[in-house]
Amino acid sequence: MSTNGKNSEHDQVTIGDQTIRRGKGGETHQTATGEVPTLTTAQGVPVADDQNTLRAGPRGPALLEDFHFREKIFHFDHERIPERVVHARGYGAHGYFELTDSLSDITTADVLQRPGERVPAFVRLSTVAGGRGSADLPRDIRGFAVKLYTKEGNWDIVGNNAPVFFVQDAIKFPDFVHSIKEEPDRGFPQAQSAHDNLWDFVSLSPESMHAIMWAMSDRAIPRSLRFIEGFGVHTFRFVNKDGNSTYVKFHWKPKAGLQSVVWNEALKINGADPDFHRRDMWDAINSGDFPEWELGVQLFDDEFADSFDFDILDATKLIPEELVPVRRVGRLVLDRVVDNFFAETEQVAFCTQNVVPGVDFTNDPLLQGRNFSYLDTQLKRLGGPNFTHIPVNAPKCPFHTFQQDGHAAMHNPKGRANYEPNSWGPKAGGPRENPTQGYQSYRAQESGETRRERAELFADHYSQARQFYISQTKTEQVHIQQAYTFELSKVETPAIRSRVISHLLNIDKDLAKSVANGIGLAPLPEAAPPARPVIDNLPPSPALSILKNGPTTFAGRKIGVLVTGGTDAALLKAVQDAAKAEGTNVELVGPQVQGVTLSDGSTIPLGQKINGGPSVLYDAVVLLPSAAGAKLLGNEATARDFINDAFAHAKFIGVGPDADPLITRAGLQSSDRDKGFVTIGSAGDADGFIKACRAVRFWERESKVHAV
Ligand code: HDD
Repeated sequence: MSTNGKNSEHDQVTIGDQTIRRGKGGETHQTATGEVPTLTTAQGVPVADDQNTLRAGPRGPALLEDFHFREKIFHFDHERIPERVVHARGYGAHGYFELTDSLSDITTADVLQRPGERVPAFVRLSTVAGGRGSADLPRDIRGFAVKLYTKEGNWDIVGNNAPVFFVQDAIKFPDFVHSIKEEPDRGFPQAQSAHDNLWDFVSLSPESMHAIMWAMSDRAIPRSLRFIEGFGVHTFRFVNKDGNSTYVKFHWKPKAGLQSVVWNEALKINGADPDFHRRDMWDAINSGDFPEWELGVQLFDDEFADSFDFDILDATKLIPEELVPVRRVGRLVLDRVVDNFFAETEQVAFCTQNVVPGVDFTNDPLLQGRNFSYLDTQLKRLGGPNFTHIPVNAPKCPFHTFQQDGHAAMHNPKGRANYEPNSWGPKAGGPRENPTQGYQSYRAQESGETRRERAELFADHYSQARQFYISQTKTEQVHIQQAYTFELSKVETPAIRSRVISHLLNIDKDLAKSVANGIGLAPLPEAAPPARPVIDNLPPSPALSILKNGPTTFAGRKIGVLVTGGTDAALLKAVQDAAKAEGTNVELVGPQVQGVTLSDGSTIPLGQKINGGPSVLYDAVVLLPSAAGAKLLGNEATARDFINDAFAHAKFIGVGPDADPLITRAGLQSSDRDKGFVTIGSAGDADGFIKACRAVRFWERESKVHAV
């Protein structure tokens, strides 16, 4: 942008190909692209000059009467609101929920009655520990918060991508969160679990052992937010028209299958594109590839609850799907990005207590604490009690309350009545309670002494952590071993490392030994004395593994194709066509983003210059340089990294006819050429390459390159 800098009657501002002439009054100006509205102050006063403060003479002091400047800076000074104390970094999108299977016999929830009916939804997916500006791929649990705007009010399912939590009682939540966040004396590390305070806390809190196992698994480094599962975690209740209760656990199953990256890849993605996950969501939704999940419910009764090995009120336990199947009853589709990030994603306020008639709570002590915390935190974060007046938080069904006033009140009651009962009659008197339609709490019988005590079965901290571990494939188990080893290698205090191993010994001896070996701890410490005997014969639950629940196609994934001047145009087209047929995205990476000229003389623009498009940004890569291009790229460290990383991260590598010298220059031997390298010698090979990619990674390679 350039301006002529003078405060004349008709200053000109040039932005791109537009020239905007600024007149004295508030009139609209003609520009190269047509009519634009006149800039105004927040009071609606037209602004004549937005480039210069009002001064006494061109070199004189600024004048206090410049209300436009004062208002503009005042507003800017107040742009930030407190970030969420946890889950500060998140990404939201709009969509809808459609019921596919009625639950009318089990719950009166209006949204779960009529298959085929849709309600609007807003979803925010987040990391937990990092600040608002942190990167998208720390090793961390992801938040999965869903707001359904039903005809009987807003229903929030505020879950995570792990079905278990780190603590059992909400009174421990601040301690857990403090321990994982930056250490208070030094203000770092940001968005990292790999530090003393976290491992000190969890090793002193055996109840966290199961959730930590999830956090050390590949679940904590998802490839895309579109490829994560969501869980409501707690046991909730459904209540039907007869007032009968059924216990329920909520699941969101991604249509695109589960997929994660490897740790070394995550580290590099954070540098190459800290917005990797939000960009992926943005791109997917804007290209019409709408992220989708099925809503699943595990339904069970008291009889099951009494027979289960664990307490269904304990949020550190899950119910294996093999024991209580997940019934799929609806679909959640995200089909619209926000208009404004702050207005919607930042200001959306979820609350576990936002339930609708037919949905109720249980006595899970974590859930009950959450029910207090969310309303409270919104008051602080959004500055007053009227945050439900913000459009993203307001119900989309009719609503009538007698609440009034407070900061930024938008919906004060109309008319004379702002209290109830009143005698102003049905019209003027305002809304009335409705005993038949209104929310009825489940009539639970409660009794017991006032105590600070947890129920007996809550004391089993290891059995399900063990079950999770033995449910993983060998590849995933090695990743877990490596994750613990990495994290404990960042812990500075030997006693804390040793204490963690003492817990792992109760979970799986090989896991404990491998981690101890990885950090160089010998001899092994004594196992921590378990509060209850470990149940070591729980069967593996295949539903807990990512690799057993991966995608069946390569749709929604992204291939990076390395091209140079002279790249074979027909081969490139074949790769692009095969990818398109699969629903796979392709990004071209090469020496200059402006474009390269292909073998047929056509020039195509690229998506990334090689140093900005490392292979960690892609699910698979194709090497299609020309012979001359391969020679030139061989001199580029970033091109060699492109290949080396794809190899180390067990990716499929499509090899064009002239790529061999480049691969050799990158340091790979012919003995390294495993079946993950797929030759693309002619156009007919492109389909085969895409088919190979459906396995997502060539995991057999990992044992050779060592898991990273
Ligand atoms: Fe929480 C935010 C999920 C336990 C207190 N939580 C928050 C968000 C998610 C979760 C997804 C972000 C919502 C958004 O995108 O705006 N939290 C969970 C899950 C938990 C859990 C799945 C355990 C099962 N949380 C939990 C406890 C407490 C809180 C035990 C307090 C007693 N959580 C909060 C909070 C936050 C929050 C402080 C911060 C910002 C917000 O609420 O709106 O109130």
